[in-house]
Amino acid sequence: MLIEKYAIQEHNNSAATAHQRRFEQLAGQVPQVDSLLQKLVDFQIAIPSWALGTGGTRFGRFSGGGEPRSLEEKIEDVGLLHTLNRSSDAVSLHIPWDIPTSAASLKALAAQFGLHFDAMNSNTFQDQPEQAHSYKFGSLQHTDKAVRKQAIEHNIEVIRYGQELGSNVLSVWLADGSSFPGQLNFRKAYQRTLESLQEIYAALPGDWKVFIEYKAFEPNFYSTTVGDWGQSYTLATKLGSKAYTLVDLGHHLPNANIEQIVALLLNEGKLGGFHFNDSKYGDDDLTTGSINPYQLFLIFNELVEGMDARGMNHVSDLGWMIDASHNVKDPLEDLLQAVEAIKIAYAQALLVNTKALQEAQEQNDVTMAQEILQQAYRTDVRPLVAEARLRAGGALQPLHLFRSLKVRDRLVKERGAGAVATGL
Ligand SMILES: [Mn+2]
Repeated sequence: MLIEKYAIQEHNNSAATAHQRRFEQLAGQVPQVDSLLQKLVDFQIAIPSWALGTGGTRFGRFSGGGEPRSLEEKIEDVGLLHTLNRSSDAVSLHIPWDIPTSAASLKALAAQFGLHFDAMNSNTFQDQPEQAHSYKFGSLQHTDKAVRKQAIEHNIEVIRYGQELGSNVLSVWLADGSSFPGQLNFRKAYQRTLESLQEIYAALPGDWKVFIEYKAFEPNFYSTTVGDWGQSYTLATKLGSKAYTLVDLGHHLPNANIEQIVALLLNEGKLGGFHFNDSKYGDDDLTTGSINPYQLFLIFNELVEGMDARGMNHVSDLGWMIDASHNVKDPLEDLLQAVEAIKIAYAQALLVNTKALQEAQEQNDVTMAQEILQQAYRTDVRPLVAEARLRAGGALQPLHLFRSLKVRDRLVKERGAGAVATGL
């Protein structure tokens, strides 16, 4: 289904007076408000194809119906989101779930919605039908060279699909590890993983990057071969200048200081991108900003400060993507909430008085440093985010419009109550 321009216009007209009042009140307090708004307009967050269906747990999955039945319908769903919020102009595909029958026609369809293809994701954490070798005991780390070769070839195949679609990033997340002490020689597993990654790296086109994602535990529960940022960083460093570390917010042990990790990776020129989500216990994959929005703000504070210090482009020098999956919300509503939360955190970070903060830090004025950060965090920036959306042609209140247009009901009618997307 399509959301017509006039529906957005009508919605914006009805919300305009209240918005204008809130925006003007805030705009007066924001220095260089137009430049900040432009940064918000430009900032885009990619949507993963697997978040468009209702996620599940290992216990069950409860589809809400109307989920995309094909890759084309996944593109249409991201198109819906982007029409509403003008902040999700890219889709991230997962192979083999999203193998295009025709890359050219898929690209054309995406272009109709103003979308392009972000990072391509390989999958060696599951066995596929008719696959010659099993990944039960790992893929790139496997003791058997034939399994490693199969996993390497799969990643190279993912690069080829990505090239056809105009992507320029391969994102590698490995489930490789061990579940019991003694199962694995850590040193050999790391070395085999490095050698496998080197073969994949050699197949990367010149203008491509590879992101190495780490995760502390799960599905293996004793060790993960790329378990933390240090392991990812050493691999990325050994691979070369096209290899970077990818930070998934849910892939840390409890209470990890993610903002510090981000600051260091950025300082070393090895931060590639993000997978946004939120968690309370582990890799909960909950809606970004739903559990710990202060942490999200602190991360963005490091990102903005670190990127500005290195003269980096906020929009294009790092990869921004959501990676969430849960089983109790409408996935499209969830994604609208996540994108909003990310933009709020970004806007708050842009509000931080960096000069004053650095002065306070130099003088060891701990109290004032905290005040400066929290002054930005406690500012309700939603009118700024809404104004940016308005200027970009989106809806003032995307979620409200999604509901009032009964988008999900219409999708269920179109696709059926039993339509279930591929995903986790
Ligand atoms: Mn991830």
